[in-house]
Amino acid sequence: MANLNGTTSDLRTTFLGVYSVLKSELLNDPAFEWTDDSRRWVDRMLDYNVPGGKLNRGLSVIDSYKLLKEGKELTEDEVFLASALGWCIEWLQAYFLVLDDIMDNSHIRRGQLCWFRVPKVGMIAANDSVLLRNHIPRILKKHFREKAYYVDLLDLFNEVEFQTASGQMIDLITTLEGEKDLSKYSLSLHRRIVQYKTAYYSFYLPVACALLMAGENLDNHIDVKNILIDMGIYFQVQDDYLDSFGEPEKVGKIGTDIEDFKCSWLVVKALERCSEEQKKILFAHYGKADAADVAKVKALYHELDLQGVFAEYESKSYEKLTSCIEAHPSKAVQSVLKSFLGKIYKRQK
Ligand code: DMA
Ligand code: MG
Ligand code: MG
Ligand code: MG
Repeated sequence: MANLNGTTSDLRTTFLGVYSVLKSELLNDPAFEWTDDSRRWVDRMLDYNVPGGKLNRGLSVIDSYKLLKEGKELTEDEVFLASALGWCIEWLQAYFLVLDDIMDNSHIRRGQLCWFRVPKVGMIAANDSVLLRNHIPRILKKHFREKAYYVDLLDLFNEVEFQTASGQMIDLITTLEGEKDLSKYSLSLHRRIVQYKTAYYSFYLPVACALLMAGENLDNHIDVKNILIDMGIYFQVQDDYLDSFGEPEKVGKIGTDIEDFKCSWLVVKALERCSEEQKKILFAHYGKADAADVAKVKALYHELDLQGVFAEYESKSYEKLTSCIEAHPSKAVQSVLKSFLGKIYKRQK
């Protein structure tokens, strides 16, 4: 593990090196009587689902910790620990995504088949996601048991998991067959869904991990948390936008929000802006699996210039977030938040 404080690409290499260490520890976990078959299964399942994303959340723990240390060189041990926490977030994400793709009936994730669609995987994916979830406390126990912040770390992961699952629950029950009613969709419902399903685990969690490692008490950083939640909401609006307007080759997935009758930012904006005639089209075609129905909805999105509406939302959000960040008293915290925002502004994937 050379050059632990090096450039971004070195950092990614170092980070991936830590993945190999954690994986091999899990594959040699003495709490289970491994066979070749079982070890091969978990090995393949982890490689398929954990490291293949953008790794933004995971890498952000290291970035944030560095910034909190105000540029001081990190020790090898610190880089390892921050990476391990970063991987715990990537594991949490993998656990949620395996289930999310089953529930959303998706086909492609990260440029490959969703795990449950891989031949011979099917619903074994459900148990795999339970395993992914169970790996997190095992990683934490092995590497953080002696730390003063161990209990806070466990509590943090538990709270954030609860928040995410609760967000997923609201996201899913709004789409229930027989209760499909577009008139209940509003910006405030959308905000509630995305705050819980995305913002806590994607934005608050990485920074909270770095703060705990730096010896901070999370109760003293509610203002940071609020900014990160707003950033997370902006991030999920981008996700909703890319579901219809993104290029699948870049995003690595094929949208299902229209078919799934999701309370997406796009449908909320369409409802806000449409005429009575257009509203009829939306009510008739939203939430249908047929490609012709989906095409009608997408044509309406174009007619309503949702691309323009989104571009405006995007620059307004950037301005608002930037001014909130600049109002924060700590320069170190400001740079953590700015670095986060810089990574997602105008993202295409
Ligand atoms: C996903 O929301 C949220 C979690 C917690 C995985 P989504 O279904 O919009 O995500 P994606 O577009 O990646 O399927
Ligand atoms: Mg999904
Ligand atoms: Mg979903
Ligand atoms: Mg989505």
